[in-house]
Amino acid sequence: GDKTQTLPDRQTMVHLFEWKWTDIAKECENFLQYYGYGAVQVSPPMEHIVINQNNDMPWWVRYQPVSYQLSSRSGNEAEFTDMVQRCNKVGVRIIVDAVVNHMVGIGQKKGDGGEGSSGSSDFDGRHGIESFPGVPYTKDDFNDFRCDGDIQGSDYQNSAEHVKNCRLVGLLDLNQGKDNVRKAILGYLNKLISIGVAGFRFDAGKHMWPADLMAITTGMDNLRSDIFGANQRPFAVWEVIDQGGEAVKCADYLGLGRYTNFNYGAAVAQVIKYNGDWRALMNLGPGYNYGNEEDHDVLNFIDNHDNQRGGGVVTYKDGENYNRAVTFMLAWAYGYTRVMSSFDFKISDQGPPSKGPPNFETTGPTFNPDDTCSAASGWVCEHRWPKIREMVKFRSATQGSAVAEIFTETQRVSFARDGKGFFASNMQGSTWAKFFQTTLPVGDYCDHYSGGLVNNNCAGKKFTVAADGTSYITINAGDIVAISMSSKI
Ligand code: LAG
Ligand code: CA
Repeated sequence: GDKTQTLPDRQTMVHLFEWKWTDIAKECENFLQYYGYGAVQVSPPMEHIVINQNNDMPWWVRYQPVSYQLSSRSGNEAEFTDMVQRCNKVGVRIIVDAVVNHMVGIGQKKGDGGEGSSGSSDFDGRHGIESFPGVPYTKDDFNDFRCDGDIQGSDYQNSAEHVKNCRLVGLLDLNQGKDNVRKAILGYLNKLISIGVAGFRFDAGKHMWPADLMAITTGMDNLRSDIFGANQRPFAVWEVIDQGGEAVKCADYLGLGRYTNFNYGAAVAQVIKYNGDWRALMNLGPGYNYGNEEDHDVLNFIDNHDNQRGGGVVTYKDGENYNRAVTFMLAWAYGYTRVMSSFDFKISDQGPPSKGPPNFETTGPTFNPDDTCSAASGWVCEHRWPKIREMVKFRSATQGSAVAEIFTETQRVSFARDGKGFFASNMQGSTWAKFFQTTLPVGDYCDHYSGGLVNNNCAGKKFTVAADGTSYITINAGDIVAISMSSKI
């Protein structure tokens, strides 16, 4: 379904990429609940291949399933269950990254060349053998009979058949049209639902047939009624990259939940990274460029774990521009928003911070006195950056209120979230100062962007709103101001 299944005023998801279950449980309790984060997208929890590549274990081993047992680099089943319970208890939902399009890359076999599995299951992915006893899957469960080769670059324009039935970068492609494959996938999803997860990010959604996906997901159990209430359906977001001109379209997935709107981060990058016109962002919503569907159809984000590694989008490596991009997204009323939270990487394949060989046990984040993550721990934790975490509060406070009072000049935009918040961005080279209509009730408000409300006082700037909703606001060159009901003194 497209319903987020978060608490009503917590409409931001954070992707805690490669975090361990024990660390996520603590993060829900110690941090996320206080800033209005509603859900965590976690790395794939199933058993996966393990590889030693130049004395590191790449992050992408998580996208090569060996079985659906809950034993991964992030932790075991007991730790996963404990995390789900503890996060739910403080009102933070868990969204599982479900990798069900494929298994390991062709040609790999447990025990060969140092390849192993994160649990105890055996596997043999050699061509024509294709055996995964931990599920179990046999060679007849794969699409080799339809397409015995890799997806080619030109297939993306020309052939939905190839995109869905051939191998994605050599990954053994499952046939979701088969009954036993559907049952195995469904068993995995229902097990996670019984533990208490709220839904799924379906990996490689583009590479599976919507009709098969419909058959599988209609079989999902309702969410646990003791946590979510009666008759609630699992949230689903489908990983579909469709930026126009492709054989597979995001619109093909609309009946199945939401899709990952890559056009959103691209549009924001166009303005913020490549010096486009900020006024263009005032149209970002349904119908803006190709692929921007209705509010309830989209999961919007600035970057994800794939395109932060070279997708021309704004990422943590862009510093203040990243603050601006995420801040705009969280202020603007469109879609369900996801904040990326990364570990620092120098090369694309680099795995998360770890103790190194032979087990590459992940080492968790440590924290600075200002609640950001220590750079020395290797974790970037964009979700804890002061400006970003404050804007999550803004989004919580403005949930459900429409954009109003749009006022723009070249590279200057301002808008209200009717009755609940006000945002202004000044990317001109000179100060912007004037009376703005904020739509807010009379009172004093702290600017989220420069520090927010701390112990009933402003850590940064303070603005006074008059009885008629107006406020004289000064925005420095290159700065942003955001005030909301959650930053009212
Ligand atoms: C996704 N979304 O649809 C993930 O977001 C993306 O991160 C996954 O690719 C992809 N689909 C498949 O789940 C990642 C890496 C790939 C990696 C793959 C499997 O971006 O680079 O491929 O996970 O681990 C790796 C090697 C390839 C090799 C392949 C098979 O990089 O060279 O051909 O494994 O052995
Ligand atoms: Ca496929």
